[in-house]
Amino acid sequence: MVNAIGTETEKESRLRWWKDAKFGMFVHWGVYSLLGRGEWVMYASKIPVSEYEKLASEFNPVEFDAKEWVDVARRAGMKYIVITAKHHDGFAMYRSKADPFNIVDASPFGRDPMKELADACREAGIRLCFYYSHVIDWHHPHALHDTYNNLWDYELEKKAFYSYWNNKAKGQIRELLSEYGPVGLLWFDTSGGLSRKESEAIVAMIRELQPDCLINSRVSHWPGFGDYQSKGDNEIPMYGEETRPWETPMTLNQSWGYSTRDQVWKTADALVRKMVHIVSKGGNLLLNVGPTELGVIPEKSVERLEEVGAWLGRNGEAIYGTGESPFPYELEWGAVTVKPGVVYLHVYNGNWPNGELVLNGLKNNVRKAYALADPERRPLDVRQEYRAETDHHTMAVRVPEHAPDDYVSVI
Ligand code: FHN
Repeated sequence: MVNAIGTETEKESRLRWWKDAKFGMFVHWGVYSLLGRGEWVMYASKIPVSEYEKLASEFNPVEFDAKEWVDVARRAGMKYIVITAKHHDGFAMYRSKADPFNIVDASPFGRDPMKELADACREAGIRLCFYYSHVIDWHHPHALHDTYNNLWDYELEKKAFYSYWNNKAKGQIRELLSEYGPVGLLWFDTSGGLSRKESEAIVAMIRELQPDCLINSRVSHWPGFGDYQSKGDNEIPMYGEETRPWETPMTLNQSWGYSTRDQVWKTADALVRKMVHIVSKGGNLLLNVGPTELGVIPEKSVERLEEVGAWLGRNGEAIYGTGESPFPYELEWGAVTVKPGVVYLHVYNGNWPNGELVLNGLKNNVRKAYALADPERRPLDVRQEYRAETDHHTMAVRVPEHAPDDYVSVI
């Protein structure tokens, strides 16, 4: 996207890597992983702060291996990792001087996993990003404690909140942007009615510390904040609904944080289809894993991600760096992504209606068509018809003998 003078605006160039990346790993990992009931267990089970603090002293994820995590992301075709540096429970997963309730000072682990992850990401060329719960903090007496109300519902708008906000929240955001090298983005969650003034202040601080660090829209409920929009959890908007860059944060099963209760997992086919759908509408997919109390990504999560990675190994050309479909409506057989001079037709589950695939409304004459999954790229039979009244082409691609397992690319 370029503006009238032919150059990308500052915001567009900041977003460039993220828009091309399309696919990232979300990681919900914290002391709550010990209980295996998701990241809201402290709130849902009404665990008093004094009891929850004792959990920290049992948290010792000795099997955590940052390089293994990064390799899982790489094999999945993920280009960035967004990890919970501090979730609503207030426990920082890194060495924080702003609050001793953190993995280095309050648990027997004694290591800084964010530091290890930063090193592994840098080595692998994957961007490290941090999730930060900036307004909700169940451990701090003066932060907001639930998502069902807002700061203005409480006295929290008064001095008390600012003791949390200026010391812990701003202090930890500063630490995350100062101690771990370049940060791809900060993923804020549940802004709880943060004032416009403080929303502006936090953005200004981030821009000053790391001008290239992206900020998601959940930094503030006020309109226009953030470099891109985080849609609702697992939400995929309709075609053409979005006016700015967006992403879908998505679970692999029902929970974000590790849960032993999750039985229903999205299939690899469903995940690929959702990713294609999201990218064809111009969005990114941020797909979540919930590592265990020992610091291991669950085997089933790894399996799913490897299947998605295998599909991307064959068809990544039609995902990474593509633009959204020029046909802003649902197609019965699949979805479309584009690059200059190329239209990628994503055919879901070999769903070739009546033995051929028809696409109306193409602006150009099609020179050739082949299946990305076909290593020999054997040309497919294409019928075309030019319609003078609309100055558009209709193109029909015949079903090949070897029906491609995923794809047709039309040039
Ligand atoms: O309350 C959080 C939840 O635990 C999780 O982190 C999700 C991820 O998008 N965000 C909030 C609910 O939307």
